[in-house]
Amino acid sequence: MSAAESMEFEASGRKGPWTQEGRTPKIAIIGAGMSGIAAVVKLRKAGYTDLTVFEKADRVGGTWRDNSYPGLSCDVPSYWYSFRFAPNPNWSHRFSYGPEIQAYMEDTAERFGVSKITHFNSAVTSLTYEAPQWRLVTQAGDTSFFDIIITATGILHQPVLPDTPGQSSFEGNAFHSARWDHSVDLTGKRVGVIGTGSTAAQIVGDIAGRVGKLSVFQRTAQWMVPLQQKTYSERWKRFLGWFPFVQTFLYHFYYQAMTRGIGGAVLGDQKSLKRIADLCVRNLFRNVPEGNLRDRLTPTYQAACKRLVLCSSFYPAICRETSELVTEGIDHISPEGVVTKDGRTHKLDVLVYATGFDPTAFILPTRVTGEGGVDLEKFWDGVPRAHRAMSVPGFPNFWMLEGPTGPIGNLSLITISEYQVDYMIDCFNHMKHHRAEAMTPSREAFDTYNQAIREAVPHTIWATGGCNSWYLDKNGLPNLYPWLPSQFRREMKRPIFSEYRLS
Ligand code: N01
Repeated sequence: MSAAESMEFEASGRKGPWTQEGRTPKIAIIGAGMSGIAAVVKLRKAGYTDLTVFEKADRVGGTWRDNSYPGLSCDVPSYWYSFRFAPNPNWSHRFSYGPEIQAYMEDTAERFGVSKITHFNSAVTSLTYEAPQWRLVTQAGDTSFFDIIITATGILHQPVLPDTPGQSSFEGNAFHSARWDHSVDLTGKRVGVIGTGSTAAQIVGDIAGRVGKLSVFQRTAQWMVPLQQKTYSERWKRFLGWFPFVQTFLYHFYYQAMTRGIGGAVLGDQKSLKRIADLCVRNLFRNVPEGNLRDRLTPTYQAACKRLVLCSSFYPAICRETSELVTEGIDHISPEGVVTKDGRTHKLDVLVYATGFDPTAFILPTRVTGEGGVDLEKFWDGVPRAHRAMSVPGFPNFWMLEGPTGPIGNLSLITISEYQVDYMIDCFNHMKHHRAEAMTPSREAFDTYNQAIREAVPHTIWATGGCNSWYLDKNGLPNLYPWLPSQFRREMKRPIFSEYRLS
């Protein structure tokens, strides 16, 4: 590079390779949800201190900030759904409610200095690789350069509304579960909920007792595991505060219980599957009297094919006199309410779409351009894939937390993010050791890994269980990690550096 070029380069805010200049890398983390928070805390501890977080909203929290629907809770046990570096002896319940998790996220972000380095209300609109750095542009048009990009944007953050004829003609209040309109009082109203997934189950369980009439539009019956909720006493919380090792034990206890209970089942372990199915059937039989309603609530596919719904309040709620399970199928929406295929109009004041999210979004719609001008959205073409769920060939120094084909299901995403951050740190250390400018998975490693996934997924319950779900991509293949969580943990502990190209 000539002296003039070098000056121009410097003036543009860009730098040479961090490993060769002997400085810590400038790292941008996109998203201040649970994985963004985990990234900041762990990277800083590992000596990577030049960190900037970009957050599209005005607060940290991610999914726990975006979702505020009534009944919002986490069906993963609290002591496991916690950062390892921030154990919380004060969880009030075995399964925490949304506001308490959001408070925990905010408190952790504050305590560990995440909020201080976060640019709020700063949606990132484009990321362009201009070797050896990434150009990052925000919605406000601000441009900056980073050596490493980490996306921590979550999986399910783009709400999906069905494209039902007449949708916009509805004269009542209508909103998606993740965009809850708290100005609407549901008391005594005629409320419709479309969907019966994990979200709808929690909403229905919460609101059934106070609305005037509840119509739940079910397309597919769900397998529902009872949720053994428990309130923790003040004395217990004090005890945990005095003896933190008990909490560590509980973290591992729930980790093992959940991963063994569900991890094996989804891979086709018949004993585990039967145990789960029996549990769900007992739950249904105990709560719903024999007859037409119970029949319509009985799934016709295998348990664990869709994400299991853990909820004890849905069945009692749907059995109330003021509730109705509607299974005739939605024909269209009229100004008065929902018209089903049998020609009946279900008159409504409020319509809630608990219809899920776009599982292919990840970092999109941010425009990501890698080496040679390759566009990530085009590269994925509606089927997002990554090497070990974290990186993509041709996109150097670009890492994803909770990226495509990572383990999800009924596991703690906090734990998964923490493993992934540890893996990334090993990779950054490796770059440093080799004074490398860029690190990217080789095309061969990416293909081999994704071929192994393609060969493994047809044997999972997601593919063989006879259901449709957001786990399936547009080719009908599960977009999930098809091996045991213990294998994922091992993979994350020891990166195989020969899978990467250093330059
Ligand atoms: O979304 P979903 P969700 N007409 O996609 C129905 C996580 N989560 O928001 O089954 C009629 O699961 C659809 O019907 P069908 C968890 O990972 C975690 O509930 O496709 N119905 C289904 O019933 C979960 O898996 C927690 O036939 C329509 C529902 O809408 C994920 O978020 C809590 C329809 C969508 O279910 C998403 O859950 C809550 C249409 N046109 C959520 N379109 C925890 O506790 C869709 N449906 C951690």
